[in-house]
Amino acid sequence: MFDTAKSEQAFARASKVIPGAVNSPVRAARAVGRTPVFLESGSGPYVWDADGNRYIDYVGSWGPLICGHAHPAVVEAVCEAASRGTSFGAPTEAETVLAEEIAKANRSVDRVRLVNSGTEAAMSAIRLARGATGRDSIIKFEGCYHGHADSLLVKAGSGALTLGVPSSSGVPQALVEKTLVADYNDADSVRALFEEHEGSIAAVIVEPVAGNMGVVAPAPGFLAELRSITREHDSLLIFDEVMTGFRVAYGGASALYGIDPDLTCFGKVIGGGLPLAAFGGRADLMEQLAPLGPVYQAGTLSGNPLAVACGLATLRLLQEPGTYEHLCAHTSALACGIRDIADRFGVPLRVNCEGAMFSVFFTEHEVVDYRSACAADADTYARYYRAMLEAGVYLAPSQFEAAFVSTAHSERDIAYTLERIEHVVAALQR
Ligand code: KE4
Repeated sequence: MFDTAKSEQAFARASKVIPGAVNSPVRAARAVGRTPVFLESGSGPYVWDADGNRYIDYVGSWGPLICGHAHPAVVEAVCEAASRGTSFGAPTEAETVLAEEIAKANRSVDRVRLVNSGTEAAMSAIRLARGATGRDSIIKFEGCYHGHADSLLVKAGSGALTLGVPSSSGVPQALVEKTLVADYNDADSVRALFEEHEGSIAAVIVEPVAGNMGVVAPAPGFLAELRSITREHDSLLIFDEVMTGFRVAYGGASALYGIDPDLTCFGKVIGGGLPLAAFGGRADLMEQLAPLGPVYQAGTLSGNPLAVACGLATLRLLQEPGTYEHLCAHTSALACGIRDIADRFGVPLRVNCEGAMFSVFFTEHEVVDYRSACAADADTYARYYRAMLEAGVYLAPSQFEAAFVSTAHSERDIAYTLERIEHVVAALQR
């Protein structure tokens, strides 16, 4: 019997002091019809909950743990940094080394500013785009999520979509009006907005591979069209690679698809599990940031030595030869295995995968945009989630998220996962 009594007690206690018992809404697992398990430890591809249940983890803290939990090299780097102090509020050479590494991996990035979260990275990139162009409006895509800054909580994905609040209350209408929304994989919807708002659009921000409506790849040519439309209208192209950066390839979606944005947001993997994110891009843009230029952006703990040490250790592990071939091989083995199971049991199911991230949608249609993602059967996803959890596989508690494979997942873990999925999918049929 799958016992989560201690998690349920922890949930009841937390609910008395933390809204929804969680510090980020999507963790609440409300969309999949159960209370969340409280986790206590992780090692490699595994996590253990408060009741001692072990799970194969495909959430990986929503992407950062690409090298698995408590990797010895990462733990050693963080402990060594901590032994020299946790924060100085002054420049350190390690920050320069990390910034150099990010710039080297991303050919469109000349300068980098380190921040503490993907939200900060996207919010700051938008402010920089507005300051650099003197324009106020931005274009985002329905179902894409760029963190919870006011301007970006408009028809957003991830937890906002999961909980049915894609456009949050509390965001002033005056701001909402400056956020124009296009349809993902529909370049004509972007052209139409530029025609209607000619001269007032500072930037287009896009997840170059969407991960917050579930995984949805860019249609052939879509990113290239965004690049030419923004150039044509003297607007900026911002790639939000918080999820895809160092995840779909070492050089992110930019390298994978050969498109150079003007600005890029990073997060998750570059912090290796500690709070660290970044934004970067063309020198002429980035040097408009304070203290050099008029666009202000700041942070007490930005470039924190422990987070930088964690991120650097993670990136160094990812530079080992064959890493991405291994990650992609395991991810596609899962995707192909799941498709095969669905075919054998006649279950309408689609698997979208890109690099080391994938999503399962219970639908008979290809999932190529927000509309088709929303048409998938989220109730069946919830049943699948609950059954997989009981089978010892920890997935994202939402249809509108991605699952992540790490370098720590072994062939045995992949085989066990597929075996459990076969058992669960067969039961879904009954
Ligand atoms: P954070 O502020 O949560 O560090 O990053 C915001 C963000 C920005 N851009 C993209 C493409 C993102 O995926 C995210 C955050 N991703 C979600 C999961 N889809 C974080 C999980 C959560 O909200 O708890």
